[in-house]
Amino acid sequence: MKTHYLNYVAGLSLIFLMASCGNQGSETSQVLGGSAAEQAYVAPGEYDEFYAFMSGGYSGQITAYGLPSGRLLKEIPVFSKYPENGYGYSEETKAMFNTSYGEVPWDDSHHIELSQTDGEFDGRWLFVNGNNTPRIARVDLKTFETVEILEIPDVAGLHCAPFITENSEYLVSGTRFSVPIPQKDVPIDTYKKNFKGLINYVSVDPEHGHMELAFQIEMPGFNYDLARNGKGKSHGWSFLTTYNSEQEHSLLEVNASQKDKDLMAVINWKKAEQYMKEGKFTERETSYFHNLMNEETSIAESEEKTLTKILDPKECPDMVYFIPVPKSPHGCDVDPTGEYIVGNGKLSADMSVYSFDKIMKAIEEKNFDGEFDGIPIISYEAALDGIVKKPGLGPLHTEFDGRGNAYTTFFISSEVVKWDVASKEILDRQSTFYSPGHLVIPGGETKKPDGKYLVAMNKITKDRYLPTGPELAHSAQLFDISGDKMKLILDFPTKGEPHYAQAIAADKIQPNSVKFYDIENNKHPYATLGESKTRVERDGDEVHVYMTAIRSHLAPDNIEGFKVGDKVYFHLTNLEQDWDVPHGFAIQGATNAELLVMPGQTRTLLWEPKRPGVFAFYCTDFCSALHQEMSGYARVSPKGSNVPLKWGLNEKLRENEQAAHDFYEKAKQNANIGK
Ligand code: K7E
Ligand code: CUA
Repeated sequence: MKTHYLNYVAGLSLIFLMASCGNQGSETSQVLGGSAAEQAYVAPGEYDEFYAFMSGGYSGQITAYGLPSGRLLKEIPVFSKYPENGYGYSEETKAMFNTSYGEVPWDDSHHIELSQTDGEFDGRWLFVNGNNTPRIARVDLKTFETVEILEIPDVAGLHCAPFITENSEYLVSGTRFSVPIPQKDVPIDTYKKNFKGLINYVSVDPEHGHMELAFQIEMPGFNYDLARNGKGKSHGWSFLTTYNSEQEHSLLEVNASQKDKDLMAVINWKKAEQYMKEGKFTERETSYFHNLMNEETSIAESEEKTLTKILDPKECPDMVYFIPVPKSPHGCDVDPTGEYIVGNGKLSADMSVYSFDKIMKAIEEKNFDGEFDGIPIISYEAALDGIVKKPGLGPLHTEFDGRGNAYTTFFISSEVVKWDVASKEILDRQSTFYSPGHLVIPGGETKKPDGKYLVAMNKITKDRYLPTGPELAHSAQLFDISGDKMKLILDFPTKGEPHYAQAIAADKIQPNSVKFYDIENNKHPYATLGESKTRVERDGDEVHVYMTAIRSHLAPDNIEGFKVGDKVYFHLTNLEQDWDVPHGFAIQGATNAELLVMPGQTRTLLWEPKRPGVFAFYCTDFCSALHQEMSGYARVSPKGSNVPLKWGLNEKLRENEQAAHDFYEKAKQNANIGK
């Protein structure tokens, strides 16, 4: 392995040397010199032109970067709990993690899909898949917060997800691992008989973005890998690559690559809609969870669903087809015109490009090469538009620049290759460092790509950055693709394992970004809308603290009368109505996390005091010059003690209006020192 890698690096340097000999070093100096740095340079105080949203892979989260600078703007927690702001730990967000398996605090997120209107990104929502416990999440791009998570029933490994249609009608997904449906205890070697696949259509409410499982299509037991939906002329169709049409269940690396061709599923979802209307579905009992953030209360609510609607291709003619795709395909990408569909065989020397018109013609003329489980297989030759000959090794994913060019990543030969979609001619190739997975061009999967930059997301970083022990950050590489030749202009480390990303012009998001939550609209049942309403209430061994935060104090700040064994709920309302003034809350002995509460918002932390004593709590966000003073004490007495509940900020302030007024004026002055 090591020698192999060294040879490989040596090979790369050789290519570099040759390149610099061949053209007097102009290419290399362009790559390494000042002009590249200038192109990616965004001066202090200036904004980036694009937001790039990267999936986190095994981190389960999403990160937002600015392009071209590569600056990390935010990590958005989605499928994994996030003690940094209390997501998944606060009482309000816990329900986001509910599934039919109980609370699942982690997932593996691969594919980002931005919402679209008429085949273009509209900047409203962002969807991402959870691979391991099959789920799809929605992030609201006004707040950059996860507001909805929908579990998908009876599938395993929701890798092939959540691919969006051109008006965000549906999010299409397929099962990565076929399993017995419904689940049952059967020997694994009955795979061919008992294991099935499902392709799922989740509808998206056009006004609120709410997701609903509309229907599932029962499919042969293959591995469904990736998908894209048609656009323009091919709108109404979905294309999904599959592997393991051999239907093997062991040593897939060999056994699932026996056949020369696998199959791409082609689905007419408009037809499926029609069958749904005609009632041609069967209902099956199942269990899956739908978790939604209630916009009024800002509390996540869970609902268990118990029925799913299934369409069977055998009962629904003209809805599902297959097309042969060369050996072990991965990506499946549709060009901006909707005419060309690229199916990459990872183990094939060439890349096949299919024509939508030809597919339609083949269907019309019934130009089929047999069938699989009653699903017609369209003749490969009839559907094929052309072949990209020997483009590289291990093609994975393709995006488009809107000028008739396609860009494909090659995992094995570590490069991005630019080719002409119509003529299939190879136009340029540039090395990446190293093995790229997906690549992204802003809008590169839409009808209107913004073909200025390309980011390759590389799996293997090795020697690109200072070493950080055995685990290295994955790297992203930014190319300028505005000219004939791609030009590498920036390397930047990423978080988790970004599989895919989508990038969108900043002006589609920036004007709608929420600066704070309007406190007038705070309908949280435990909100405290003003300091005069702060209080502590006991109900058996449950204690509710109605607490507020404003620069620079928490109210109440001294509380007595807690007892060992109590369940104490700190409901903290941030009273600020100003941008960028979150307050935090942490208390010693809490076994969960902190809270980070946005202006106008209420968040709740459960604290279960374990021993008598006096415990400090404090604001965790350096919010003002007197942030260090923003703290208080909680006194805990032994179980059964009769220390009465007592709380205060400063007793005098509650009794004397003038004193209170003077205090707040003084506090405001102090807080603004240094701000
Ligand atoms: Cu190629 Cu999960 Cu889209 Cu990784 S996937 S690279
Ligand atoms: Cu509030 Cu520090």
